[in-house]
Amino acid sequence: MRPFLLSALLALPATAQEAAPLPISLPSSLPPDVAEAILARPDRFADMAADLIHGHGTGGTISPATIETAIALDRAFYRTRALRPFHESDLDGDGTLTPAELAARAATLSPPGRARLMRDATAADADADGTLTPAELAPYAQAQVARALRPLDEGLMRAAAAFDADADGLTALTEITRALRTLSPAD
Ligand SMILES: [Ca+2]
Ligand SMILES: [Ca+2]
Repeated sequence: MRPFLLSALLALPATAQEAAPLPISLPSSLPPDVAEAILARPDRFADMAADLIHGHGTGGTISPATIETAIALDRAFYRTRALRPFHESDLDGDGTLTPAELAARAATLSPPGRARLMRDATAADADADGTLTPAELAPYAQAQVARALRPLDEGLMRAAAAFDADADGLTALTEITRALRTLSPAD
C-alpha cells in the first residue's frame, strides 16, 4: 500500500491532488526525500515530532523559528561533544593542541580512550603536522555534526512546520497525528 501512496504523492502536483482526492494528506510542500521518509516510517516521524514539540514547543505547538532553534541546539550539542576531548587536552587553554599536550592527556586515559583521542586527533589534523589549531578544529567539529545530524534528520524536524493545517504559524502535535492517521486507513 505504501509504495503506491508514495508514487501517487510524488507523481501528482498539489493541484491534481485537490482535483482528485487521494487517501493521503502529507503537505505538498515537503521535499520528496522527506515525504518518502515519513511515508516509510510514519510512527518514527510521529515520535520525533512529539519529542520536538514536547521538548521545545509551547502549549503543545511549535513554530518554524523554534524548530530552527531546536536544530541549532542539536548542532551545538554534537559540536561540543566532538570538541570536548580536545578542550580537555588543551593544558594551557590557548585553543591549540600540541603533541605534548595530547600525549599528556592520552597518558591519563584507558587504552581505548587513548586510542580514540589519538584517532580523533589524526582525523582533525588536516595538515598532519601533529598540532591541532583552531582553524583545524572548527571544520572537524562541523564534520562531526554533519555525521551525527544528517540533512534528512534536519529535514524531518523542519517537516513538522509543514503540518500547520490551520496556517496559524504554529504546528500542533494533533495536526501531525491527524494527518498521519490518514496514511494508515487500516488503523
Ligand atoms: Ca594548548
Ligand atoms: Ca595541524
